Formats: sequence, C-alpha cells, structure tokens
Amino acid sequence: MSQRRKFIKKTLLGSAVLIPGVNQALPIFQPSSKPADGPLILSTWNHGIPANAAAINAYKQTGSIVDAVEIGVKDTELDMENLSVGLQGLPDREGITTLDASIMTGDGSCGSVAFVRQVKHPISLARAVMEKTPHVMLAGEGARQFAISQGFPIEEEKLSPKAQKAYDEWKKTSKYKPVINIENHDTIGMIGMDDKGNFAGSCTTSGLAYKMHGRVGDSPIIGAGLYVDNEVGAATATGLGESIIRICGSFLIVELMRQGRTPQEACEEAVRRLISKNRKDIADIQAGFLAINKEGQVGAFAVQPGFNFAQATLSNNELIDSKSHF
Ligand code: SD4
Repeated sequence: MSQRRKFIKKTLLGSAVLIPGVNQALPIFQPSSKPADGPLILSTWNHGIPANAAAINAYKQTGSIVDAVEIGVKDTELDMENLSVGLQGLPDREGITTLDASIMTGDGSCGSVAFVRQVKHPISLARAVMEKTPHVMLAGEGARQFAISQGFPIEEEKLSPKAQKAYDEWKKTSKYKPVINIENHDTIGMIGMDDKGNFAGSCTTSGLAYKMHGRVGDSPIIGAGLYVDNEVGAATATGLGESIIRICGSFLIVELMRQGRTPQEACEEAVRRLISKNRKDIADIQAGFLAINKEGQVGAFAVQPGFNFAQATLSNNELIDSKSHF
C-alpha cells in the first residue's frame, strides 16, 4: 500500500465511522467544548425577551433544547401586540393572514410549514412535520389538512382588530413598500445550545405585510431563515425574506463558521454577501442575522441600524443592540 493510501486509511479510521458495505465515511458527532453550565439562547428583536424566558422555563422542565425553542416562540405566536408573527399578524394583499415556520435540530432533523392558514401555532405544526412525516416541508391547504389530522385546533379566519385597522388603512392606497425595522420586520428566529453542545432552532412569522397571496419568505426555508448543525452551530435570520433566500443566509453563516470564522465574522460576511446581491434596492432592505458556534460564541449583524436581539442563559436574559453595515 502506498504511503499516501496508508495515511488516508489511518486518517479515516481516526475520525470517521465506516459503515460496512458502504464506501463512505460519516463524521463522528463532536459535542460542544462548551462546559456544562446550562443552555444559551438567542432570539431576534424585543419580543425575544419574553420568548427566551419561556424557552428557559421549558428547558428547566424538560431539559430539551428543541422543546425550549418551540415553546419559546409559541409565546410570540400568541402576542396580540405583534403584527408580524401568528394569526394576529398583518394579512396579505387579499386580507388573509398566512403563516410560515420552521424548526431544526443539530442532527439534521427539520420540519417546516409555509403559506398555512388558521393554525395558531405553526411552529408546533412544523415540529409535527419533522417528527411525524417523512417530509421536510408542507404548504398551504396540505399543511392545514395535516394540522387537522394531528388534532391542531383550526381557528376562525378573522383579522385581529389591530390588523384589520391597519389593513383598512393600507387599502386606501394599496401600495406595498417594505418599511425598515417596524412591524413588517418582526419575525422571531430563535437558536439555542444545551449544556451538552446540542443545538436547535425555530423561526416563525406571518411574513411581509400585504405580500402577494401565496408569497413565502425565508423563515420556513431550511438554510435561509434557519440552519442548525451540531458539528458547527446555528444561525437564524429576520428581515426581507427575498434578500435572505437569495444568499441562503443561515446556511451560509453555518458554513462560514465551519471554515473557521467566528459567529460575528460569519454574520458580517453574510450581510456583505446580501448587499452585493441586492444592491439596487439596498436602501429599502433590512435583514439581520444571529449565530452561535459550539464554543458558545455569539454573533449578530444587520444591514441597517435598529436590529436587536435577546440573549439568555439560566441566570440572565438581556436585550442587545446589533451592529450594522450602514
Ligand atoms: C419574511 N423574514 O417573511 C420574514 C419577515 C420578517 O421580521 O423577518 N419579518 O420575509
């Protein structure tokens, strides 16, 4: 055997599992080097504070990071003040509220729902897709039918008083223009790591206000609004979904971290990439990213000023202003 082949064989045996009969090496799962001092949770915007509190509380009860990120964002899905998440969110151009959500764990399991109506907790429906179907994504009426089959309550299709008022106002001109950092940029993305280095993430939104009927944003698209990998870390996004989808934002950040960038460097590079692919409209675009790596380092960066996030551990939950490109 040549020296080179001997070396390759030794390297593979040292770092990977060889499955008999399959000529392929699988990487061994490497737990985080972060010491066992409890979970670390990040989530987007001001509503991240109560969402993180709910997530930490869930974690204390179940010890599960995926329970934490699901239960955390369910809090925001019920927040009647929030016009960008849940059934109280602003509707599309036809006056119908449609929801997008995704959930992912660090072993590659993931589920999402897109363009779904009348389901109060799309994040739990996304988790059901992940755990109870062979699929990753269900959309529209199929997602709603799946919700019914799983016993999810189906809500009356009626705008909240706040959303109805805003929609009536919008209809006077029917002009759609994204507005930076206010109610149409309020998705919650949450990423977390447990004390053993396992990651999970969730993302849920009613999407852009007054979008075209059928429009789906980045939040339910694995790799765009959310990506999680136990070997590296996790990332999530908020902002104008089209700009984030164009660069596979969350996947890009995780891959940059895999190549050795810190979470902060990776978020900054993703924003630079986003700007380079969306130059024409950049003054009107806000997008923000959050990331954690397996050392427990965090990163946050946005296109425009105004993005913030909440960071929680067992003993602390604080709001932090992100830096931005402009
Ligand atoms: C979307 N990314 O549907 C979502 C909207 C958003 O804060 O993040 N709002 O494009």
